[in-house]
Amino acid sequence: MKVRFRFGKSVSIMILIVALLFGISSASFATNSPYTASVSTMFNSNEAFAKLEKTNNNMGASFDMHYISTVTISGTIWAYYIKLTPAGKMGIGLAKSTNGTSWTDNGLVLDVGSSGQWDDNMASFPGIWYDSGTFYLVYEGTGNGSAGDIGLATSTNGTNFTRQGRILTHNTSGWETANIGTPSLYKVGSTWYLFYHGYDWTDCRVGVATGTSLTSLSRNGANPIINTSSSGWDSGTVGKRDIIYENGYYYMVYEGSTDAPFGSAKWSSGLARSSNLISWSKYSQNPVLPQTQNYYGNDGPAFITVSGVPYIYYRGVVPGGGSSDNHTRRARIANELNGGVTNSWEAESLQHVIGRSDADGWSADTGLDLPNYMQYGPYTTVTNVGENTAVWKLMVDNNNADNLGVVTLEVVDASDGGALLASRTITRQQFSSTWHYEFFTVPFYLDSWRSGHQLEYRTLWHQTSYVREDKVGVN
Ligand SMILES: [Ca+2]
Ligand SMILES: [Ca+2]
Repeated sequence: MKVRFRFGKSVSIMILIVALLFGISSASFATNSPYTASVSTMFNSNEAFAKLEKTNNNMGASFDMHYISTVTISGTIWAYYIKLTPAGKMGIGLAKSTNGTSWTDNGLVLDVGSSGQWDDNMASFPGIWYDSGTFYLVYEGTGNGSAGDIGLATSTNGTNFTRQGRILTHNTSGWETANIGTPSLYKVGSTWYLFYHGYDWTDCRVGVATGTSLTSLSRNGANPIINTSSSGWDSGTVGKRDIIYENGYYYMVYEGSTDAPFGSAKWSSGLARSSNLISWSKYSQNPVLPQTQNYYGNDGPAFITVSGVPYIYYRGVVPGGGSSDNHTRRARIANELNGGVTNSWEAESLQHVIGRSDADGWSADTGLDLPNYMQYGPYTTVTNVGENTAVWKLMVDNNNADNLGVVTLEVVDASDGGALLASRTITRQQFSSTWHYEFFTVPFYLDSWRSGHQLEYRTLWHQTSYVREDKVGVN
């Protein structure tokens, strides 16, 4: 079914008058930024996107800082991370920063358990919480009699931790039959939420256990509360996560992977939202970071707000590398007025097979055009090797008539016979509202041998909806 809702300017003005008469906010008719760049505006209305930071992209490399879990106390960020012990086991280290980019290593703060203990082989994958002068550090342990369970250590200074024992042991059947781990903490009032992954020899999924005491937790009956997808970027893993609260919702950033074997899967991170910490909905534009090229990386994500600017921190990978070199990178929650994109092109100034100039952009109309490229080009040769994110700024006139694909956004190497590097089809209901510009991203990876090639960011239009494009960019 083709839907045609193409209002002329006079009709739009009439609607605006009617809206004003009925007391509807005229803000909903805004067609342009400025928008607030926050996790909630990104998730709820596509008014922001994850902009990969190209500087400060090797944080903590000298001491292998990765997989961080953080608390910010009086302006200092305390980042607990996976650190090798003197014996070459996986323990937990601590690094600190006051600006979010320069990190000072404080060394190992949790070694593996003493010989014979349940965590004598590994005590790592930290999850930190700070409350009323106490640091609560949960971790994944393996060792004598444990294939993967969750322990707790506490501290009053954040450096010297006292083990409190194993607080959750994996089940011997079901979704967590192989092991549990990668724990994280959240606390609302007096109730603790211990999130963790469960592995069943096939997929990793997320569950939660709650209680008023961390040493007496009850598993939620709905576990696993976040499942893997049947296919796609998080079909093998829904794993390590971090949670923030904004305006009535909890937002989670979590790592995901394609199906096992995990060492050669594609890894990335995405978002989910919940009103109660139990029932979660995934973001329609997941993953928000580029997928790796069949190795670990872009995983272990954490939210950190630095001087009011929200970021997603994550494990970085070397462009073109075959494995992670264990450092930390970050992506800013950005939009045009908050971080912007490195390069952008006005849609009306690029090439087109169909459509026409329309206000501040270029549009295609179901009654006037046939399916084809409403925008192609710009044949740019300055794209960074490695990970990038292309960003389109688009609007539709109707966002609920159906949920058909309205456009397919394509990253194309024109110097390689038009090879498609990445693409994403945007459906009508992915738009949060009408006559409202929203950002849609296509994360992609540029191999070093493609350096200097002419790249295109194309908009393939499907004749299912009026679509207007303001611009396309890349960062
Ligand atoms: Ca699977
Ligand atoms: Ca424009």
